[in-house]
Amino acid sequence: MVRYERLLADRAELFRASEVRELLKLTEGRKIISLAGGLPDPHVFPKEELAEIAKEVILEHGDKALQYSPTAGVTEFREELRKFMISKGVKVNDDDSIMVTTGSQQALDLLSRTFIQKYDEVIVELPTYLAALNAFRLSRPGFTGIPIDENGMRTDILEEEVKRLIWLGRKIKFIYTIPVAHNPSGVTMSIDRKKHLLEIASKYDLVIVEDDPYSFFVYDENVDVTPLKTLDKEGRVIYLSTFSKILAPGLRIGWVIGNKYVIDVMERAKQTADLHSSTLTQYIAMEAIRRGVVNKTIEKAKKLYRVKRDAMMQALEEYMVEGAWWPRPVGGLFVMVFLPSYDIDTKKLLREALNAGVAYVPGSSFFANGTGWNTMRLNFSYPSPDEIREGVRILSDIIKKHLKGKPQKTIKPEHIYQA
Ligand code: PMP
Ligand code: G9A
Repeated sequence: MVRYERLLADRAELFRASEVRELLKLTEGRKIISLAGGLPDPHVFPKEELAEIAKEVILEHGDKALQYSPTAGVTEFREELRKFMISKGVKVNDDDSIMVTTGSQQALDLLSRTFIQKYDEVIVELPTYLAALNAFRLSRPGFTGIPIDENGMRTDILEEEVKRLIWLGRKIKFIYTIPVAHNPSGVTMSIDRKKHLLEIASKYDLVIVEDDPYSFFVYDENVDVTPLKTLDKEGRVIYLSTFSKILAPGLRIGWVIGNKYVIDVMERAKQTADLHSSTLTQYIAMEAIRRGVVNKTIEKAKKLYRVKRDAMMQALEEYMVEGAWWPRPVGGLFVMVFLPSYDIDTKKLLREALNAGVAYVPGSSFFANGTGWNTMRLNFSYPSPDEIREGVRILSDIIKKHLKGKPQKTIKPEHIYQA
């Protein structure tokens, strides 16, 4: 047997398995209520329309659609994306460029490789998207976590942390944020916080990475979802989004918009990864935008996910232990529950929950500072309303058993930050 471990590069030690991916493996083919992975409800996939489009694209445009294509993406598709973005209120500047990526996960990986080197500092929300942390981690930065509350990132704390990092002589490469319907916490940044964030970025000459898969799914009225990209007047925002939730994740199509200079460098980084994203699925996504299939899918998903969000809120109100805290998500696919005890470790509870037929994602992988073991992320887009109710009931019973009826104090992200 070859001992491959002696041949591995140091960086291979940093390849961390995503908790979400591991849970998908564990739950696949089992009768388990999954409140884990952020999977779209398959009822939302426009199967008939996509079948028709795929057939036409292959038969009528196959010479191009089945061929290699430019690294930055099929030119016509990039133009379609530009118009789509503008129709959604995302400002695309004259000196911006759009590059198609293999899911927005690839954009996160390219940002990591393009910007970060060892000992650089990356500022993230506390908590933040675990697969972004895993992608950035490969370049060995330090992370500074900024707690969130119901109004998104605590920008007052951000400014203090930025000052501290500058005083320490650290090089801040970017601030990574998911402003709308945050993954994992479900919160949305208020317009005042967005403005404050941009002010801080301007004052300290910092770049912001705005990851936006979810602003298409806001269920409540009067929520301001103006992107940072649109508010930004100085070209400081690099914007990412994806077709994963608005059409189908299996297509693996995302995109990144930013200053041409940056996108050019990222394009060269992409060449070594995959030459280009699938030409075929770019053609399919382009036709889906043109024929209104994407907008129709968004509307259908919004209706369905609103009902599921409400079912999740009701179930939590009814069953969850006293003292637990969860911010109400105005959109998106997730809610994060903060359990009222530091003695509880949701990673340890997971085995029991799986045996009882429910999966969730333990919260600690979303916390860059290794905390958050009293938190859990619950997805409500994939399970049915009945499964949501049943899943939350089962989970709550397990949690109650572990808390043994002791009175508990609410723990919020700001407490975790201070801990
Ligand atoms: N960023 C965030 C915040 C996400 O929640 C996800 C998963 N939907 C991604 C990036 C990556 O998604 P994808 O690669 O499927 O576009
Ligand atoms: O669960 C999420 O946050 C999105 C899905 C990711 C995955 O399938 O790995």
